[in-house]
Amino acid sequence: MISNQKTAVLKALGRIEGFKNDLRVLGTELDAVNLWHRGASLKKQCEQAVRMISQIAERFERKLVLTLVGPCGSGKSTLLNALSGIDNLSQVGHQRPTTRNIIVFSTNGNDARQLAENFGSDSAEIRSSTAAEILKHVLLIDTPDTDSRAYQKQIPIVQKAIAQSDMLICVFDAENPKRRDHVDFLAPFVQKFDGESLVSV
Ligand SMILES: Nc1nc2c(ncn2[C@@H]2O[C@H](COP(=O)(O)OP(=O)(O)OP(=O)(O)O)[C@@H](O)[C@H]2O)c(=O)[nH]1
Ligand SMILES: [Mg+2]
Repeated sequence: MISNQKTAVLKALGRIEGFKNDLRVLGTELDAVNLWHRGASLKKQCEQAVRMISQIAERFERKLVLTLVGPCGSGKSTLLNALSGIDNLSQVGHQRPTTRNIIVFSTNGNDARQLAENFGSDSAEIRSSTAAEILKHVLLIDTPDTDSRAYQKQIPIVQKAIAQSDMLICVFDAENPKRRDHVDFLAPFVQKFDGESLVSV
């Protein structure tokens, strides 16, 4: 299964390189006809397409970033622990808010460090565990809430985490009468996610 997956990734990366090469050749051919008035804008489009395709290739080579978001005390950290199979990976508690920083979980610190650097050292913490099976392929991010008394400090870092995620899990407490408000509040932040990349719990 894993080796099939690796073969598929290698094939996809090979095709991506092929597309990039075709576009570069086209760009060089356009250089040769620089008196043609549409050539310059087509050349720019080729360069833009090469950049976009390179970004796709980078995504193949890194782990999936899976982020949990939601209101205070809805159970984000509890769910993260359940997904990873380790009880105390993220601190859970009655004190609200419990999670006050972005917390990046990974098998080894290096993957997490790269991601955490984007948040600045006072907003992100890194935790590693080789025991969590899911972390082999995924970087898990636990976020602070966006509705407790610390929300003004926390909303910008949650937004940053969302911007860097491939997939979001939005956690709501079904018994909380303000659940609808929380859903409406999060809606604009999560717009770029749909289908399988947005899960509501
Ligand atoms: N009944 C019930 N309680 C839960 C569930 N998930 C979490 N809890 C409890 O709810 C409380 C809050 O859980 P946390 O996982 O700390 O919630 P959180 O969303 O991470 O909270 P903050 O970090 O403060 O934003 C804890 O006491 C959990 O034991 C659940 O599915 N059902
Ligand atoms: Mg928490």
